[in-house]
Amino acid sequence: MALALIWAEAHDSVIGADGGIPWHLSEDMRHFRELTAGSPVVMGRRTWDSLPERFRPLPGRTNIVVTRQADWSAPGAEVAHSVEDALARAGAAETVWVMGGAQLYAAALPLADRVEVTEVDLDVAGDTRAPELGDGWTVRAGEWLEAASGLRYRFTTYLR
Ligand code: NAP
Ligand code: VY7
Repeated sequence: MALALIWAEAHDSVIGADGGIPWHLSEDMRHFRELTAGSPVVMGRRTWDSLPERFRPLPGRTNIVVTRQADWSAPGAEVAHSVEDALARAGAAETVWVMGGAQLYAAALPLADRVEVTEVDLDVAGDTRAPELGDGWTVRAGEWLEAASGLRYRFTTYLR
């Protein structure tokens, strides 16, 4: 099993603000959906809460939500109480995707062999940041692209 992390970040590693993502980039949502299609996704309880109800659970994927609350449950969510527990629930999947937020990325990064980052060329205030990856990664940065909205972004892959 490969463990992959996936996020989109603006300048200064901002990934979240006020419980949501402080920009709208359909091209990134499509990228996220295509990469995670058919695979289990693991997320922190706050990221589950951040999804609009009509998208919970994310369709076509086993949704595993990590919480410390012994009595937490939600329709369509499989509950786990640690990253290791989440991976055990994911079973024999080829790739398991950790889709946020910052707390889950920090907990899963030591176990990850792949990180897919969408870099968004945007200065925006936030309260949640992506972790620093540190050394030892092979980096493949895509070309800068321009969204229909005018926002510039690129897809960067880190492998180790
Ligand atoms: P989070 O990581 O989504 O969830 C945190 C919660 O997960 C904790 O409160 C706890 O749940 C549970 N948890 C965390 N570590 C745990 C552990 N080791 N064992 C058991 N449970 C654990 O929250 P966050 O860091 O605040 O991130 C949320 C923000 O990130 C939002 O703004 C969201 O929109 C944003 N986000 C951005 C992206 C992006 O790509 N830009 C992607 C995802 C999320 P309980 O409190 O229930 O115990
Ligand atoms: C999370 C949503 C949030 C708000 C509204 C709709 C990268 C992203 C994430 C997480 C972007 C989200 C959605 C988008 C995905 C759709 C369902 C609706 C689907 C991440 N690179 N980008 N994120 N949805 N972890 N990594 O937008 O979701 O996949 O079916």
